[in-house]
Amino acid sequence: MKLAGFDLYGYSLPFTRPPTLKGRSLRRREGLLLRLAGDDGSEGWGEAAPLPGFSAESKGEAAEQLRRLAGSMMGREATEDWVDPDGEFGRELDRVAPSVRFGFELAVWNLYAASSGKALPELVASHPRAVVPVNALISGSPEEALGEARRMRDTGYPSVKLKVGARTVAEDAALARALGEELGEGVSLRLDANRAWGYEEAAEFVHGAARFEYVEEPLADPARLPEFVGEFGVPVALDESLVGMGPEELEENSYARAVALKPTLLGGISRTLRVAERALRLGVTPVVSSAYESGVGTAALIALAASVAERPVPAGLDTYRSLAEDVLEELLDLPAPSVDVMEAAEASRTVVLRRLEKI
Ligand code: OSB
Ligand code: MG
Repeated sequence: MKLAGFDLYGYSLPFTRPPTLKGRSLRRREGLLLRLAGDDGSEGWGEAAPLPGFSAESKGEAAEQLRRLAGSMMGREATEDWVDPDGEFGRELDRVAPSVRFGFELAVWNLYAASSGKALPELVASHPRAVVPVNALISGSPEEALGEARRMRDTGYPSVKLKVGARTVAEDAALARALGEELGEGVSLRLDANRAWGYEEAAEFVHGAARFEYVEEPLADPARLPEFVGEFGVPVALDESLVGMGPEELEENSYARAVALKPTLLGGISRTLRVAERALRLGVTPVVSSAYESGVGTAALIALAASVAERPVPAGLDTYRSLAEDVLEELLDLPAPSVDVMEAAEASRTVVLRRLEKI
């Protein structure tokens, strides 16, 4: 099958709960969809949605790169190498921005899947999981967060994630303790400090908090993470630290309990799969996570989560909850404590053109 054509679209979706990212409230989620067409009539959608505050590239830059990249590929034969995480094709994508690489790779993988009569999850792994568990994101005042945690527990979520670092350390520690008690043994508590703390503050938090599954990026100075883990024996997860890190560098970071893998920020499917594989070999748990993608990107994250996990690890997919609309006719079956992998892959093909703006 040869690449025969492409179309580039923009979307702008309202939030139900506008998220605050790096201190700024995001009004709408804007991003790009790429539709690749094969000469056999197949099509594949991909999503490139740089996240303000987290992505270095703007939406305009991403659009320009995506158009140039897709244009340069027209007429070429899409071979199996294109969907091989360790293949040669990946080198041609090394210089594009992370969200662009994710968007283009996703369109290629979806196109290849369609052309070969498979669904994306079957292309990513020979035996993908049928169902992926999901962690719930909770926010608000301590009272609201506790109430939400209770509801999530009762709904059957296996894991709850809370942002820390915006309150005082003592307040965060007290809230983490209360949440741990509320959730009990059956529901894991994940915390995310987004590098808010100095070493002493993080130490104070650890002393005041009780049991949790892990805390993501506790330190403003990530170079001190190994020392921090060594001194306090706390489970930490890496997120921001992975951006720009080569898969081989993970070796020096195997003190981490987990890695939060966000393909939109990390740079695509192949890179995510390579980092995940390396992490598993080091005994570090890969946690596939979202960054407020639409249903097209979120379905891909579900496929990836279904493929990388050796055991059912809750994926960080709850950003989909905060979107009030989607680009899909058939919405993903989220929010939910777990999601059906093949159903999500099917739904992600139902893109509604009139919700998009051709660019
Ligand atoms: O810091 O983990 C983060 C989403 C966008 C940008 C940054 C982050 C997030 C998430 C994703 O929290 C959801 C999750 O990990 O459960
Ligand atoms: Mg994080």
